[in-house]
Amino acid sequence: MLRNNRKVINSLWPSRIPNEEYAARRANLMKMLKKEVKTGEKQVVVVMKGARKSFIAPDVPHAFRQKSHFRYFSGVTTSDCYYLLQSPTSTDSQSSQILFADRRSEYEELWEGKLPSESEWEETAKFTEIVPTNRLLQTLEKVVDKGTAVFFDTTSDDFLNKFLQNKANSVKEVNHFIERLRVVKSENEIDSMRDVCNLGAQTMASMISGSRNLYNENAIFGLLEFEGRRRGSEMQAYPAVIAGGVRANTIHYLDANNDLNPSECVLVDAGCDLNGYVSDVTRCFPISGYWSDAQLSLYEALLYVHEELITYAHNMEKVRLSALFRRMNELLAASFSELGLIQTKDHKEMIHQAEKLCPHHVSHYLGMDVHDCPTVSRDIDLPPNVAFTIEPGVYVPMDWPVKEFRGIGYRIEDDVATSPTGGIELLTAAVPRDPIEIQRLMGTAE
Ligand SMILES: [Mn+2]
Repeated sequence: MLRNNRKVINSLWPSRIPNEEYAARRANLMKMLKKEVKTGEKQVVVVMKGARKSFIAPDVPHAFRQKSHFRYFSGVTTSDCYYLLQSPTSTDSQSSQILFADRRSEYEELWEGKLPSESEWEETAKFTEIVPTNRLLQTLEKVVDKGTAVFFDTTSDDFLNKFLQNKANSVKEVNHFIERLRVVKSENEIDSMRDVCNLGAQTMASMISGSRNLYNENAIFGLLEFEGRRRGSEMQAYPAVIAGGVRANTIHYLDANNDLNPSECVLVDAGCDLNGYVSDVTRCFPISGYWSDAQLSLYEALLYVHEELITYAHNMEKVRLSALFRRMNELLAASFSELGLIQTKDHKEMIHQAEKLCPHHVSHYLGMDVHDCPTVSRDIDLPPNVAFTIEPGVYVPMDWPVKEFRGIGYRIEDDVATSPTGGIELLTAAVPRDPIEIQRLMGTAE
């Protein structure tokens, strides 16, 4: 039976973000930054630098992705742009919001095609002005003075950072203010997360269903890319981890070029990128479609922890990732003790061994970037509409005292969001994690 028929599927997922939202986000940022102004500072200026096009070799560009901070406030996905936000200097003046972007020459258009028109840029983000990038410094000269509090990603451009420091009263790091806004999603952003996580989950499920007896990690990568892109994914959200057998114990194994032994399980950690938002899913499956006893019992022990964590997060009065992390270590210790993977009776030592078997956190925030908003603490009560992962793992070293499970590495990762009605919403429900369901996808179970 042809399991993976090439039927036409819906690959249209339009952006959920209405144009007004970009201007509203900038207004929110400005409101937040005005509270940071000190006496003597008469105005706030934010300078943002977008991602630059970069090259592998002369005339060979890397795949381009706009910086998420830049896109969040502008919707602009063109490379090599800047923008400037200036708070109103008096009660009757407007706040100016200038996009610095270059048009393409006729010759460049011949090779690279057209950029959005200026009216499209204006329409998307309600900029008050669009000017060529070679007027950036001259504009900053006029706008920034000793009465100005400048906010800037100080690591994004040394030259610009020094220039601003000379002109302004102070240059403050802007990233953590932006991340405080970005970590809590609007309803439209939650819809964007639902889209991309559904897309990512569908992609993972189809990849699993077509992977039985593939002979190389790279072949799985191709199938993953195919299943994602034909559904509308724009690119991989991050370099996928596709690790057969013991290679799964290298948490950031990115080679994806080794042969697969028919007795091995494969760990695949991959995400889709859609309209500027990303998913992040991990599943493990036996490449033959059949689990060995040791593979299955360890998988079930980890799955138990995963299910318990989802229930625990759903029932928490206020979700807090640090509490979820502590809970994961308790559950791993209990579950692996029952399995016989951890053999001590001492509770403290059990937790210590659980931490050895799973050396990473249970979660990170998720959104426009895979490790979204890294400056936001994981030790805070989360409001509604925060997206994050739940990803317990187990990586049994080759010298672990219990022989049976040596060299097996698993992680089970789903994406969720805190819900305004309480609890969490599972965003990646379209890919099963039950071992029999996985076999059903692969055509090796009834
Ligand atoms: Mn993750």
